[in-house]
Amino acid sequence: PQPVYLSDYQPPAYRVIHTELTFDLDPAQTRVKARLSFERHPDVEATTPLFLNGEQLTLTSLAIEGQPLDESAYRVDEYGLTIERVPASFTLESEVSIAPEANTALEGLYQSKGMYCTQCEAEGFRRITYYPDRPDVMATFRVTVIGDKSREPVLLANGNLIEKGELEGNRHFVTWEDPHPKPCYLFALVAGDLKKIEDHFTTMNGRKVTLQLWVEAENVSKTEHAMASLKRAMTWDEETYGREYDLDLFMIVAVNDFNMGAMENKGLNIFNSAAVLTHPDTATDAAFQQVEGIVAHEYFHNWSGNRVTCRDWFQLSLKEGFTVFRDQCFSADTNSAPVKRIQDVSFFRTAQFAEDAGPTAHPVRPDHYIEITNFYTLTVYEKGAEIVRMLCNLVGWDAFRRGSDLYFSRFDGQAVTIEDFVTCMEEVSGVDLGQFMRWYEQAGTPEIDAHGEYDYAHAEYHLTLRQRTPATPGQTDKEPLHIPVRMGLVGTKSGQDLTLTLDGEKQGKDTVVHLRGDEQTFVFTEVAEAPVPSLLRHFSAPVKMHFPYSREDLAFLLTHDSDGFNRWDAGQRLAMLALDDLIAAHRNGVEKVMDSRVTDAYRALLASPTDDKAVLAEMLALPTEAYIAEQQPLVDIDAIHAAREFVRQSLAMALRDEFIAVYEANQSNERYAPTPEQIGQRSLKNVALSYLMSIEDEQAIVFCQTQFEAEHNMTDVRHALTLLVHSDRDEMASPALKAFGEKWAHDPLVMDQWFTIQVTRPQEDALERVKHLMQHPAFSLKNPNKVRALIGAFAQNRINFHRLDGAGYALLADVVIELNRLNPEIAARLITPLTRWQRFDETRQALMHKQLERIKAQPLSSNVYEVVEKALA
Ligand code: DPP
Ligand code: ZN
Repeated sequence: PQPVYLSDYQPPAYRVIHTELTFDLDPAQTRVKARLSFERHPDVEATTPLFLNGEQLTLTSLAIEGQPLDESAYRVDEYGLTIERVPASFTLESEVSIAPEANTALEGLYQSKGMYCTQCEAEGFRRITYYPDRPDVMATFRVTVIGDKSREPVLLANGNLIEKGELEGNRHFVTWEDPHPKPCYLFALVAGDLKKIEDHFTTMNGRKVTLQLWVEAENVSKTEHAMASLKRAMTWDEETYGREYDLDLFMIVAVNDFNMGAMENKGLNIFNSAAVLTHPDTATDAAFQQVEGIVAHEYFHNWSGNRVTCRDWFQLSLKEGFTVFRDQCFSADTNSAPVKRIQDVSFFRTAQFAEDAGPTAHPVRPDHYIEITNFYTLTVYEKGAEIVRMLCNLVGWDAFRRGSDLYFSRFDGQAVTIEDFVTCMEEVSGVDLGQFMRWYEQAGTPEIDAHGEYDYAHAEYHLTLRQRTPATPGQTDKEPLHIPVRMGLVGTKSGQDLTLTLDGEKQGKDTVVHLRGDEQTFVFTEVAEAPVPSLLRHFSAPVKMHFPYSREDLAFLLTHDSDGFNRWDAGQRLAMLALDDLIAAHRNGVEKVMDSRVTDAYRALLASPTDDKAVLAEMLALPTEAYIAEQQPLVDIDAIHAAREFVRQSLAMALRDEFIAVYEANQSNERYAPTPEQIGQRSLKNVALSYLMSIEDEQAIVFCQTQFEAEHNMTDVRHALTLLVHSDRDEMASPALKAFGEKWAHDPLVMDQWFTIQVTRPQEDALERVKHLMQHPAFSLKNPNKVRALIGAFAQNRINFHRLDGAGYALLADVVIELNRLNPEIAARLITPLTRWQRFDETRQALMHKQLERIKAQPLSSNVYEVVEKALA
């Protein structure tokens, strides 16, 4: 497979102005008729051939201006159709046939539990019909869907329903029209036996919009939260960005088999059922919050993505980075803002940092790719969102909003680039963003080595920041970035933020210093007392900040920092210092001793009054094994696990009474609601329970049993079940697991959780359980959610996936090899943990390498090929 380069971009020679499609649905042989109005670009020579993408299509007829084309006039190969000579403007008619039932890749038109649905982003439309499948070709669409009246009573496509009727042979049709020009990746079609839940929304200018959620009959009771989230998102986008919905109808459909979380097709969003269905009995708090965020994300794409789209797929972060930033702000406004930031950053620093440090590291705007589906990454999405967040902070919210207005009005209906977006921000703010653009071009996580000195005699504090970005594949030399470091100085006597004076100018108690060079020293004057610096507040830039904090400094910040995010971070840093010692002790075979300063800090946390229980729960949670691993030069799987367990158990023993008190104080019989208050209360209670269960405290076991049996809500039930299954109390875990599995056998989303709980247990039998569960009737390799819940989850079970006999790696490779044939996109994603082989000890390196080689020896899809090839480079 050959890479595509950003530098090779050429505007389309022929554009489609209007697209008419007719689908005659059939599982084995769906006929797709296309009638496309083309126009040649005025600068393009008349001899330029017309190329249309098309894969896995059977062409049955082809005509231009009503004249069938002679076979010598065109060429078909595995990538598409070329017609040598075409007029400057013409109508092309084609008919192809496709087989939705055989489509296990879940790209293009496929069947999910008998229902038809589509996924066209990024390049799925070429599996539906011959078409210039690129985002810079935007056309209006008129789509007729013909289906069986009994099997497919519901026939949906983008836009507004304009006609429907009966046909012979128990068939019927519906015609849809989308007046907004769109690229074909936003095309969608759904057909099946679905039930609808309907609501309404009146926009800020009085447009009455019908909102519909389409689900299978058994899921009707799981739609309330998604509908409420949608309405909140619509209001938020009006109030925050001035963006109004632009059609009379907005539809969301839930499907079981889906590669991604959801898809923002114009007027007809298609969702993975896991990203839309919730019910207190079946979904956890985390799932409720995720659904809210994804519903909002896809809705926000209507402007940031659909009305203004990407010129080419290298610009993917233009829509994704901006839209993730928008959904993060929405969730922060709707829930606990500090917790949202803590959770996002915590995930980011674990998973995106790992990606940016591995062999698949790439810039937020990549400059080449083989398979674009491999670039729907944490870097493009989450680091892209961090860049937009920095932009927003650099120019200030008011200017950012004006820049966003300018962007949407200037480029409405167009396919544009990241420069177009940044230029709008520059124009409205006057801020020079030239150097800032490097954030889009340079891969790798920048690291800042900071050090500070307090000069008593002159009452000055000198802060020196030095930046470096490590080499990444294909990018050895890095230029300095423009890094905004938000910070404060906390007085060690007063425990208060000091008023800052920088270069003679008063800054307030919190300021942003701009690191632009390799190294800069910032001199703060009139610093009346020795301070501890609080750096990178709110995670103001996606970097690693190193500062030689002592444990006393960190304990001090943990209590006194005015920035909630940095208070949490101080706790994480403090725990990390203790963990580092314990990891070393484990490796050296020395007895482990708990650092009493950490215990004291946690005791103080538990004793301090708090109005945000969710924040406290986050503060009490130890860094995950994955995060700890990210901080180590070489990952020692066993030492990390042992050290972390030791800290957990030491804290549980030392603070047993406190944890029990917290648990009891946060019991509630309130009716379940996914409110920030209730969620905070449940998280706090459950964190306490986790600590207690780490020592298998008898009282805690009773709490767990009772909580499981009470069946108040899935958050509590799942947590209790997980703790039981992850403990050594099999005599209690087994019956609970069995009862749960039987009770929910009919519900695929709950069964996903049942799988995950079992394969993430730390006991040695986890791998055997995976193999066993792969034979379970509820499991299927063809369903991406099942693959993620069982195989993906097992690969996160660090001590078991990284077993020293290599059986975990071999299992993953077996699945990748099989999935490579069925669903290359999911197969390629699943390899990720193996690609990080260089981070481990020699034995594990060799074992992982061997599995990568084994995969590489197979006939591979371009998706899997690209990932494996990078991993072995
Ligand atoms: N559906 C995916 C998302 O919304 C890809 N656009 O991010
Ligand atoms: Zn998106």
